[in-house]
Amino acid sequence: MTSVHESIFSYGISRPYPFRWFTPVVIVGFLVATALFTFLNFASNGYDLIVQTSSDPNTTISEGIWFRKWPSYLTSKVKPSCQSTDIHVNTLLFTNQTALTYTLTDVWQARTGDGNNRAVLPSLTYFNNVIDQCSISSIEVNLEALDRSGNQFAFSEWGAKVRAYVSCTIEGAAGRTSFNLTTTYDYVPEIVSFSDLYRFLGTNFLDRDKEKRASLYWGESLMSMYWAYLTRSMQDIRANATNFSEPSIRTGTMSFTPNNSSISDIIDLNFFEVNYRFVIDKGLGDFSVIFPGLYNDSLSVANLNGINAYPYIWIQADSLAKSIYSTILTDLGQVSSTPNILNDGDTLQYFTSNFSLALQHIANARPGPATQDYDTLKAKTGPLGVAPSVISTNYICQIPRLKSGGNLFLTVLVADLVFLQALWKIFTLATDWLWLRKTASANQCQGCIGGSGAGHQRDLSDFAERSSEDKTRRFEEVGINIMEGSRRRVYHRQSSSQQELLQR
Ligand SMILES: *[C@@H]1O[C@H](CO)[C@@H](O)[C@H](O)[C@H]1NC(C)=O
Ligand SMILES: *[C@@H]1O[C@H](CO)[C@@H](O)[C@H](O)[C@H]1NC(C)=O
Ligand SMILES: *[C@@H]1O[C@H](CO)[C@@H](O)[C@H](O)[C@H]1NC(C)=O
Ligand SMILES: *[C@@H]1O[C@H](CO)[C@@H](O)[C@H](O)[C@H]1NC(C)=O
Ligand SMILES: *[C@@H]1O[C@H](CO)[C@@H](O)[C@H](O)[C@H]1NC(C)=O
Ligand SMILES: *[C@@H]1O[C@H](CO)[C@@H](O)[C@H](O)[C@H]1NC(C)=O
Ligand SMILES: *[C@@H]1O[C@H](CO)[C@@H](O)[C@H](O)[C@H]1NC(C)=O
Ligand SMILES: *[C@@H]1O[C@H](CO)[C@@H](O)[C@H](O)[C@H]1NC(C)=O
Ligand SMILES: CC(=O)N[C@H]1CO[C@H](CO)[C@@H](O)[C@@H]1O
Repeated sequence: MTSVHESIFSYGISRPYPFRWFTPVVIVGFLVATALFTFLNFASNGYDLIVQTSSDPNTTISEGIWFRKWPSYLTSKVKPSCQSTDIHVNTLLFTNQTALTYTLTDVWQARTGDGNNRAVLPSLTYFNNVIDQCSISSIEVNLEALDRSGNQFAFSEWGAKVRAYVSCTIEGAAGRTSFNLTTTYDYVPEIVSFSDLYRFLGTNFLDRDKEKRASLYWGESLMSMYWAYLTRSMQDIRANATNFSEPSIRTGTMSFTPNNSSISDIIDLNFFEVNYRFVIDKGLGDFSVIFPGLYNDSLSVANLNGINAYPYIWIQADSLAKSIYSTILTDLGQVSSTPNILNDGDTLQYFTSNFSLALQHIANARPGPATQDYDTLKAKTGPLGVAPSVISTNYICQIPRLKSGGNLFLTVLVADLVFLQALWKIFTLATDWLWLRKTASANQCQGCIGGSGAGHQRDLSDFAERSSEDKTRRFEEVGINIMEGSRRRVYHRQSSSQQELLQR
């Protein structure tokens, strides 16, 4: 007699599913599911995030990958993202038009409530926001002669340092933030190289493109031309004074602020209000000052020009201020600002029409890049216009990169297998449940219910052998533990009467 030892582990006895559709459904389902799972796993696991710097985070985020529009619970691990950057007060910056360089001087947010209506911030938190609502509060022209370096003197006896004060806003994540910028323009700065004498210097502008950024190309031409014209005029005025043995101007400053009554025509000589001081060096430490009060408090360029007030540089200085005003608005991308020389061909022609006259009144510093009027050159330069600007800076971004071949294969394979196994279990559980509910004998082995089929012999051979050996042996209970899932287990329990028979 064989001894019966029961292990705590058991094995399953399987029966083929009695459905004609089962095999094709499983094979087709397997293929479809494999394709679907591979697709999903590729999207959610196929990429690594790597750190990169980008100067255009909006494009970096939006270009990203083909499934970036998918719900984030699938793709959160592979979505490209960028951090905003902090631009601290006193930092130099420039825009993506790559023209002038600005210093950030003040950052604040409007605050309601307590008496102090602005909250000063240490830095501008910036995420490629378009610069908005810029206004130029004033433009100052500082004139100097003998106090400059010998190097600068060789280019031009007089120098002009132009400084503009600008306020702008951005619409950021934390709401509207305002900031002040200043920019300085000096065509012959202290760092100019002596080897560039009699050449176009191109100072203060980072880059120029007469095709793509024609407005700024003309802005630079206007600025350098009126800078050269103004400084040479100062030189002529002093030479004349010396001729007549009269004391001459040693230094001077002019401040241009937009006229209160917001004039929209930039050609108008009332466009700016002007205030100024000129110091006349009388020698032996004596000096006198020229200021507007000398002329019945008149502050407009039109008035000063009309009465031919000394020194006679008002038109050149006014044109220089207007050139800088327009160049800054163009550089900062102020699309909606109407008073702008560089936006309109006729206005630009008006301000460039004196270029040939100006070229007869320049010192050794050669202006440029354009030295002829707009109508003559417009076929060779691109279209005028103002485009929106952003501050140029670098952002730290995390962008997805496809894993290497072997790594990708393994990752997707493992994830696919997990999904396929889960799907198989769910499918067989459901099928078993439906089948068992419909058919009472479905959880009995085929031999027990007296049926015969092609697939059951192997499973039941041991059982059949035993029953032929001893016909008295009965199996009372055959249980199928369907909870075990894919492998059906049939528990054969010998009844107590069978036990008795064996013992006999
Ligand atoms: C600067 O950036 C803005 C916003 O992205 C864009 O519209 C504009 O064309 C850019 N300008 C240049 C010169 O690249
Ligand atoms: C910034 O500009 C505003 C408006 O022009 C001015 O009131 C403010 O004083 C400026 N801030 C600084 C620090 O210059
Ligand atoms: C870039 O994206 C930020 C945040 O979405 C937005 O505030 C900014 O205006 C965008 N910049 C451009 C140039 O579109
Ligand atoms: C100075 O005077 C001389 C002759 O007296 C004259 O030739 C010259 O053109 C004058 N220069 C100016 C700048 O007036
Ligand atoms: C030269 O100076 C004299 C004397 O101050 C003045 O009368 C004359 O208008 C000046 N000429 C020029 C061209 O500045
Ligand atoms: C400008 O206008 C304001 C009020 O609108 C006034 O207080 C100020 O005195 C004006 N300034 C000048 C220079 O006219
Ligand atoms: C401002 O412009 C008006 C003309 O619109 C002019 O009459 C006035 O004198 C100008 N004010 C100053 C201070 O220049
Ligand atoms: C151009 O020159 C003419 C004649 O000298 C003068 O009336 C006009 O104001 C000048 N225009 C500019 C923009 O300098
Ligand atoms: C209206 C008026 O008083 N105008 C005077 C302003 O000053 C100039 C020069 O000082 C005089 O010539 C004007 O008469």
